[in-house]
Amino acid sequence: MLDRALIRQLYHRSLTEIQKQVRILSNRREYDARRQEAIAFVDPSAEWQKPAHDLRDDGYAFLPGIEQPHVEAAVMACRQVISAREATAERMKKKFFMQLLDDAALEAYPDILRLALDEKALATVAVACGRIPYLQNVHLLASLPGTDILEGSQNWHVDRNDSMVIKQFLYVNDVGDDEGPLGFISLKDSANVRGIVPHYLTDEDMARYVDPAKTIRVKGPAGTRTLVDTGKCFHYGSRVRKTRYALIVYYNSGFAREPRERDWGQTFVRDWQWSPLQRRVLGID
Ligand SMILES: O=C(O)CCC(=O)C(=O)O
Ligand SMILES: [Fe+2]
Repeated sequence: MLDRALIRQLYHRSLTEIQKQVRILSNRREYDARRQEAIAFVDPSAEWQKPAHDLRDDGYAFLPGIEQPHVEAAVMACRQVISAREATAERMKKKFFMQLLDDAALEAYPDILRLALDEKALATVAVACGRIPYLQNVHLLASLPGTDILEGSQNWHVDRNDSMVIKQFLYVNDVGDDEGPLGFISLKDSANVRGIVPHYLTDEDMARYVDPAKTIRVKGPAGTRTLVDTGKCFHYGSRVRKTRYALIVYYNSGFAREPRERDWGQTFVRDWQWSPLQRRVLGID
């Protein structure tokens, strides 16, 4: 089992662990501050306590969907971005997925960032993780039908580049078996994947650790919204037969192995109206 590829991954993984620790140590003050500040959000009567506890204890939580005006607005905005991008989309059908959002689209359709920075979702993440998250990025992903061979994140994996990785998935179209639903297993089941495993695992690999029947496959109408601890819960997605469009909001600690992907304070985002929590999540305070 210890083949060369696995040894390389293991080496890379250990290096990643050290790099994460170094980033934390060299930003100790802010790292600790983000933990302290999360305490301010612990209000046991608040409505997001239930999803926060689900996310903390089980590794996932479902959030209110299309019936919420801000969710509907975000879905509509994503659809407009998609139709504006369709021409480009046609040309790029080589990979199994494609990222459709750029800064111009984020600026033109403010409902997308507003959903990414939905206060209740942020508070849920802050309480579950015990720290104020950082908005690493927002992607509008078109997952495209291709070959039957599974690539990359279509296989089981955990996202390893930060000590904290939480993603909010918002489906922009209805997702059934054909649209490659996100699949994952709970925190407890993920802990059963023991020992040294490769970064990507096949269904057969996973079946040795966890009963496949325990896979939670998120199917649902447009507007279906899920928070998943993708850093700790094994997951896969985009095994599509028909195109799936999903907004994927990526929160992390702000102190991942690599530098922050975005410097939101250097963009138009700086001039919008945000709450103190949202500003912290954007890293502009
Ligand atoms: O395509 C998907 O649904 C999953 C993508 C994924 O692995 C991720 O966003 O971390
Ligand atoms: Fe992932």
